Amino acid sequence: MSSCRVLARTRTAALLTSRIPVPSPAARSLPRLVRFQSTQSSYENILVSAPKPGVGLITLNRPKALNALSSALFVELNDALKKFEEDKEIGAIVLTGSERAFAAGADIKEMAPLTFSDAYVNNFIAPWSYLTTLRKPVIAAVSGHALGGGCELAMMCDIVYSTKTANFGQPEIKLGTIPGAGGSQRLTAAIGKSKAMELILTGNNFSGEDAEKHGLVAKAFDGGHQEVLQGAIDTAAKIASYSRVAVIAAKEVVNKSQDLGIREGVEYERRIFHSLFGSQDQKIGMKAFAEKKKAEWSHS
Ligand code: DAK
Repeated sequence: MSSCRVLARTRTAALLTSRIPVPSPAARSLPRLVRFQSTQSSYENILVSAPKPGVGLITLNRPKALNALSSALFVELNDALKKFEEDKEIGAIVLTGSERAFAAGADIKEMAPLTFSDAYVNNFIAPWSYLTTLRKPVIAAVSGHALGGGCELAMMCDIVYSTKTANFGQPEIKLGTIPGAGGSQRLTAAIGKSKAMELILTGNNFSGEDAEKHGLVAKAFDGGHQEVLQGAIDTAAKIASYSRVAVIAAKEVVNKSQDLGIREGVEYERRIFHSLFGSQDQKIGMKAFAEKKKAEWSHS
C-alpha cells in the first residue's frame, strides 16, 4: 500500500473514530447520526465530518445569517471540497445546511455596497463554480430556505434531495437583479423554460414537494432535516461502495448529456464505456458476478 494511501486511511480512520467533546448546535440537531470531529478546526462557517465510510459531509454553519453565502464561507467550502476530492477514502460528498436553511442566498449585506468595478475586476463570487469541477458526486440535502445563490448552490450538486417543505426560489428580481450563479440556466434545464421563466420573473418560491414534481429534486422526504440528511448520507454511502473509476465515468457521461446532442452524447458514452474495459474494476466486477461473490474494488 502506498504511503499516500496509508495517510488517507489514517486520516479517515481518525475522522470516523473522533468524537466532538462538546457538540455544536448543528451537530446536536443530528441525534441519530454518529458525530465526528471536524477535520479543520479553523473553519468558522462550515462543519466537516465523515458520517459513514466513504462519505464526506459538509454542513454550512452560519446560523445567525441563515447560511448566507459570504466570500469567507466559500473559501472554506472550496477548501473542504478540495480535501474530500483528493481523499482516496472518500467516494461521495454530501452538502447540507440546517433545519431552517440550506442557504438563504448570497450574503446580501456583503454584496450591497459593491460597485460594478468591485464585482467585475475582482471577479466577485467566481469561486462559486469550484464545486462544479469536482469529479466525485456531490449530493445536496436541503431543508428550509434554499433561495437565490442557495438554490443555485443546490443545483450545482449532482443530486438534490430535500424535505417536502423546503423553500426553493430565485428571488433576485425582488432585489433589482437576476440569478448570477447559473440559476437561469440550471433551473431552465431542470424544469423547462416556461416554469423557470415564471419563477425567475415573479421571484415566487416553490416547495420541495413541487421541486420533486418538476424534476429539480430527485426525492422530497417527509419529515425534517434529519430524514433528508440521513437519506443523502445513505445514498452517498451506496455510491461510495462502488468502483471510483466507474462512478467518475458515470458522472462524466451524464454531465455530457447537458452539453452534447443525443447522437454525440451516445457516441461519447460508448467511448467511455469502451475505455472502462481497460480498468481493473471492470474485470473485478464481472468476475465477482460470475463467481457470485461481492466485488472488492481496487478503484483502478
Ligand atoms: N444575506 C445576508 N443576510 C441574510 C440573508 C442573506 N441572503 N438572508 C437572511 N439573512 C439574515 C437576516 O438579515 C437576519 O439577520 P439579522 O437581522 O438577525 O442580523 C437573519 O439572517 C435571519 O433572517 P430573517 O430575520 O429575515 O428570518 P426570517 O425567518 O424572517 O426570513 C428569509 C427568512 C429567508 C425569508 C429572509 O431572511 C429572506 O428573504 N432572506 C433573503 C433571501 C434572498 O433574497 N436571497 C437571495 C439573495 S441574492 C453571483 C452569484 C450569485 C449571486 C449573486 C452574484 N455572481 C457569480 C456574481 C446570488 C445572489 C443572491 O443569492
